[in-house]
Amino acid sequence: MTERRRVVALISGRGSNLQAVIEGVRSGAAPAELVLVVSNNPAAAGLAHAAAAGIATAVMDHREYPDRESYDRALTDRIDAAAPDLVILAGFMRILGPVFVDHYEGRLMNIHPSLLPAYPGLETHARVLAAGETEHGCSVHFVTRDVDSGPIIIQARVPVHTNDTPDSLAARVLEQEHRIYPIAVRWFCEGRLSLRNGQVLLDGRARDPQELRADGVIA
Ligand code: NHR
Ligand code: GAR
Repeated sequence: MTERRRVVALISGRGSNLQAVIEGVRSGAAPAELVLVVSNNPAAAGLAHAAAAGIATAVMDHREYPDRESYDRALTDRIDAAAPDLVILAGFMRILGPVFVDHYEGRLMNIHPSLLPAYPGLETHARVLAAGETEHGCSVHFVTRDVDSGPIIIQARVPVHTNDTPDSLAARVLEQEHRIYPIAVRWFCEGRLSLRNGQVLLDGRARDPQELRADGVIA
């Protein structure tokens, strides 16, 4: 039995990706233990899911700090008190500064609702529709200083339908997010996934771009 890795999650809202990871851990699929959920938004619904699952929660409201750096420092202190092996961003809506990102290098992941490197940033679904794309998806990546540009761990694709709205498209993508984030967390917690010299290694091998985008579960 692998020892369980300690995971801290950062959220800002609904927390459905957090819920998917909680379920992945609860089902025994990932040798992990969610030790803390932190939200920058006191009203985040995800805080209640976490509490219901018996996970410690904390609110750290960025509006109570004079600048980004002091917020990042306070957040780092709070997270480090939980001694995490892995920190996951799950719908976390604040950009993190270099001090934070460097501190957690190789153990900080994000899920982003696009096929990165396409469509970094916010409102991805509306932009994908406006551009007339036929394909969209989601990506889990290691977080680096440059927002939404870190090395990609796994992606999933979905078709774009002609009658899609941003909401209908978001729902199709979200289903895939819930599938791939628990996989990435499991790989990391099994000790199979790492970041080496800016490259993602799974089982000691660099991830092949075709493999990254496989629709089938690569487990
Ligand atoms: N921080 C770093 N350094 N690198 C990344 O890759 C990060 C990150 C912080 C968050 C998530 C990301 C996404 O998946 C993420 C990746 C928020 C913004 C943003 O512009 C951009 C990207 C992401 C999250 N936030 C505004 C800000 O000023 C606030 C927007 C709001 O509060 O609604 O921080 O999309
Ligand atoms: C998800 O679609 C996630 O990919 C996206 O926000 C949603 C959060 O949903 N993340 C970002 O856009 C980060 N900027 P959730 O709170 O239900 O997991």
